[in-house]
Amino acid sequence: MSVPQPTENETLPWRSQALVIVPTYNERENLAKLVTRLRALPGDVHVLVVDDNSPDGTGEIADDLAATDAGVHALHRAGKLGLGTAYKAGFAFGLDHGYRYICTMDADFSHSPESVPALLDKAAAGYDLVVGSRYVPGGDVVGSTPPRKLISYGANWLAHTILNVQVRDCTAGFRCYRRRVLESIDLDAIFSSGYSFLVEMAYRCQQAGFSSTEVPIIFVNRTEGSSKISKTEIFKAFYTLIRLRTSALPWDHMVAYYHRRRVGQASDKMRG
Ligand SMILES: Nc1nc2c(ncn2[C@@H]2O[C@H](COP(=O)(O)OP(=O)(O)OP(=O)(O)O)[C@@H](O)[C@H]2O)c(=O)[nH]1
Ligand SMILES: [Mg+2]
Repeated sequence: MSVPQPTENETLPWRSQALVIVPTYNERENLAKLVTRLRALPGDVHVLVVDDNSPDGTGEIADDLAATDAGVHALHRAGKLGLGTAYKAGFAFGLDHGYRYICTMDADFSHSPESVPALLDKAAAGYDLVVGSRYVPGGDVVGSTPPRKLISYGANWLAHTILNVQVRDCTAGFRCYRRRVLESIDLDAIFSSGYSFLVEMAYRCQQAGFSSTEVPIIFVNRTEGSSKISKTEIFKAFYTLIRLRTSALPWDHMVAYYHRRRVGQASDKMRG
């Protein structure tokens, strides 16, 4: 007697319920290839490109892709407003459009599109946050330079020791969030606008009691296009760690006081 095989619908509980947010800034060499590979995955995974008016025309490529495929969407912002706020705009879109599993990944093929189903499987199994991780057994980094490795290790080490974040690779942008995470975390309260958004989100998920797990991935350093991470971003990331650790300090009042003083000094100068 033959055993009934599960249908594809049963094997993919996330079918037609998953969105992958791809923030882009000058990724024209990568975007079309990436979207094609994401759309070739089983389970009708949808894609949202959040482009910050890339000077190289990435936004137009996103529009062309969206025009020919109802599973691809493009969101345009006026200028380079940062990775963290790009994620937030993408989350709002994902929630508004009813997706149950909302993933994020880089456009530069550091994250393999073919690893997305592994993240979705874990989320569908009940994990609230799933991270595609370089730093769990089976994960690895290919082609990175020693300074980049040091920054990544340093940021993770600090996040583990200062904030006690449990996720091993908490600077990874390859993630899947269950809808309820994004519904319940106050995204407007997130302080980071850039790369440190990732550490802050991992921290806030943990603080809110959400479960997390990591799926090993091989992170391949970008071969096309150029890096957008700047020294300022690295500095801001370390500042974010300290700010989160010392959130009891009245940071907002201190910043407001500083601004008031500067405005006061400027008007004194004008009067004087
Ligand atoms: N919308 C938007 N996307 C951004 C911004 N900054 C970076 N990105 C995108 O975010 C993703 C991660 O940026 P990367 O430059 O690859 O950062 P990284 O992986 O740390 O650095 P490299 O791989 O060395 O380039 C890429 O898809 C970028 O195009 C931004 O300000 N706005
Ligand atoms: Mg990259």
